[in-house]
Amino acid sequence: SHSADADDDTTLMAPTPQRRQNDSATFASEILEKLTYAIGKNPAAARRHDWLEATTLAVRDRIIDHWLESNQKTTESGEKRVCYLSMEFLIGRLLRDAISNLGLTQSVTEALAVYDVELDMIELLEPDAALGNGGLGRLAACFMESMASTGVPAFGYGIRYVHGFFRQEVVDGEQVELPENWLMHGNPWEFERRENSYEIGFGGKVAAIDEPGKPPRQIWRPGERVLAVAYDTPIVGWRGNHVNTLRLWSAQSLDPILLDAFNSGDHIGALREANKAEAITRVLYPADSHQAGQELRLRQEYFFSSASLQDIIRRHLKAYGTLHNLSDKVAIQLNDTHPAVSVAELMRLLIDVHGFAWDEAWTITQATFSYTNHTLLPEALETWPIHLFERLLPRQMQIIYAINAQTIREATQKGLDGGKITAISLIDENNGRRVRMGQLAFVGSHAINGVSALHTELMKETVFHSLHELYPSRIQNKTNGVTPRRWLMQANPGLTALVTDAIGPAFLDNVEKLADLDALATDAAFREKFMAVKLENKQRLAKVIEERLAISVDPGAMFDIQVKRIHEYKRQFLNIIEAIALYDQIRSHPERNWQPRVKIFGGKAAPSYAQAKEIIHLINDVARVVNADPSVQNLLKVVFIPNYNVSLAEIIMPAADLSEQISTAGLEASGTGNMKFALNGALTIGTLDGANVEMLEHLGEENIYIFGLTAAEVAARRREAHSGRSIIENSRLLREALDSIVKGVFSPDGQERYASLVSNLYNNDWWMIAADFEAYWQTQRKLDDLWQDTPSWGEKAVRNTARMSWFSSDRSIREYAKDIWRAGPGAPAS
Ligand code: AZC
Repeated sequence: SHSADADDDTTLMAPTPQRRQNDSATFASEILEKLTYAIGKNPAAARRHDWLEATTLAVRDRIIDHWLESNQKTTESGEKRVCYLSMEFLIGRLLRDAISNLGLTQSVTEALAVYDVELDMIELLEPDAALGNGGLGRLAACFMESMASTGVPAFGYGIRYVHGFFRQEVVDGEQVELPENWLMHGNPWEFERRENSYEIGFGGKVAAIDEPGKPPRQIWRPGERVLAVAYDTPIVGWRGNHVNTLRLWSAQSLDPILLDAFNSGDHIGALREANKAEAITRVLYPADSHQAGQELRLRQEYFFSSASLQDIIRRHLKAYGTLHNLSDKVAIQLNDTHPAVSVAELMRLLIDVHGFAWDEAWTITQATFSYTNHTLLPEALETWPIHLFERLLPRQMQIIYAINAQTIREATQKGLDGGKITAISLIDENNGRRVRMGQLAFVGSHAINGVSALHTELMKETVFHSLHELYPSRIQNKTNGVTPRRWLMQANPGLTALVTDAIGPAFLDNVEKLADLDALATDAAFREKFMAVKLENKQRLAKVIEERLAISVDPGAMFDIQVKRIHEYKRQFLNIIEAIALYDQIRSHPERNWQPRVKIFGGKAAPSYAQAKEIIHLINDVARVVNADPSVQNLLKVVFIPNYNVSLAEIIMPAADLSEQISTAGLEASGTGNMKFALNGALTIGTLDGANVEMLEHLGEENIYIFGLTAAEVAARRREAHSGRSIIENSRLLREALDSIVKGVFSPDGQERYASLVSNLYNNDWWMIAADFEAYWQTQRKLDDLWQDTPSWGEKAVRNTARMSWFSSDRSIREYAKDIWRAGPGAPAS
């Protein structure tokens, strides 16, 4: 009784997908049909949301045709599949992406026009799927799109959070967090797959079973169980050639209601179990770059890891009847350590459930897993207290001890000494005994990668120093990338049209062709058109700023933008201090040739991160004072755009003249916003950090503005117990800027507000803000000079777009496919 579904495991032929016509008349009638029969309205009664839903459903039908085909092809060919396990997928909206990748933009636009509906208007009603925090989650979304576009058969596995990343408002200059509710109007992209549900256990006991004639076994009898239910979203690649599945798990109770309790009058208690189960997938933790640490977080991690592995195993057994060849058919990528418990869970499933001996289970596990590290920040490295781990996952804890013993044996045999053994150990003995998830992910994987060349080298030198010595061939680099479909073609249709006109459409399929633009960088007519597109994009952003904040900014001014999570290491503080110094200088020396700038900020602070919230407050305080001061006229404006998210990024990236990538060197693993800005023709001011280093190599040093201490210099100063005091005392600009903050120039209602933020610079300057200030200031002034020289600025802007193609996530994915997964087009037959 198998009809073809969009899962892969059907062995029957899918019905030949309908080859629908893609003209606007066909679309117009299909949209009308959806409106009538799926939504139950006629055009006269339809609201804009109804049109959005009808359009989405009509477009979705096209995707389903390709989806069924893709799955059937992969199943029949027995190709290896990639399973990308990620706690976060920061997707944003999907309608424009789908329409554009299917080449339907014109037909759909015209079809809707028949009903007097504008696609540009209704697409804004689609909620932003914000199932992630920042770079790590957005990378997973770019990778999903690129795997579909490059034809790598893949499943994304994650969590279907009911509430995604919080909505940020700014009230009296301060961040306020509000719940996000993306599922409020339902989600037309997803398919609930009740048939793909798995039981996930927690707690309970492990029993040893000794049956005569059989080796002794361990059996886990969990104390609680919840159900993981799959929700699938198709992810369509460029030109619709391949469609993959994003499978997100939702937690449900096995007993939706305790009827006995209900009937005896305990109406709340009757729902307690259901509430507890559903809590697992209720909200995304908003902590970026520091570990959450609560029990619910560990439950989330295990929940989605176990569900994904059970699903992978079920599919594999159905196709092959054995798990011996699992690693030939499946590559599982662990996106950071959030799914690292998978290493222990796969061992448990292989040994306890499927009867494998330890050694073979271990071979399969290592051959199947690989792990990506996204940060070296110590506060972000996940560790779990042993007692918590043991209580929640007793059998997995036993397995971790056994893996640890085996690893330490190996290290000892290779002659590693005590200190190195301590560093390798999966158990941290120094902080009240904790399980180290990074070590677990590392030893359970055949490949470990960093996300930029610099970050990968630092991984070898720092967190994984001893593990790297033990397994010297395991760490490799895979520099991040961004999808050019969303971040150039969809976000910047003006530039896409101009480039198509100038060098032809080949770059749409092969982004490396963008290099042909390089020759046009010295062509004055082309440059002018390029900058005219930039101006239009700036006008679009200026309109958003005017509408949301009632601040009017001049699109002719330099748009100097820093958008990303707010974190001390990303140094929004350095940027705003520079703005203050500039404000002082403009007022003291009005006769100088200042260039008009709009400093734009956006980004969310983790709700519990006090310093980050103070920085947001300071930016807003400075904005209020500067923007109201007639003495700076239009030379300086400061803007904080609330609720930075994927959809806003699509407006912001194309509108930047200058991109701020100014992290303390050695701390930004890669960055991906840096790539989006430069691809859209912004110049970068940045440190030698993360992927900035490789951008410098590709762009050439005349096309990027690098300043400040290197990673090695930062590390050296930190060893020397550097402080900012003498630097500040010797820099009049910096001292005066800090004095004005402390004196309450920007916070007349709260004199003490920023005292500790500033005194940290004097006493310690951990993030090298004082140390890098002067170099940053000088580089900004060079950019002022360049801004006056319109042809030179334009030439560099064009060269940025022309030379960024290597930073496409298609390139990243091809490298993972070849070096780590051995999957995808061109992979050896398995
Ligand atoms: C980020 C890194 O901070 C950023 O530099 C990188 O570009 C991105 O991952 C993608 O690799 N890290 C995170 O978002 N979060 C954590 C926990 O590292």
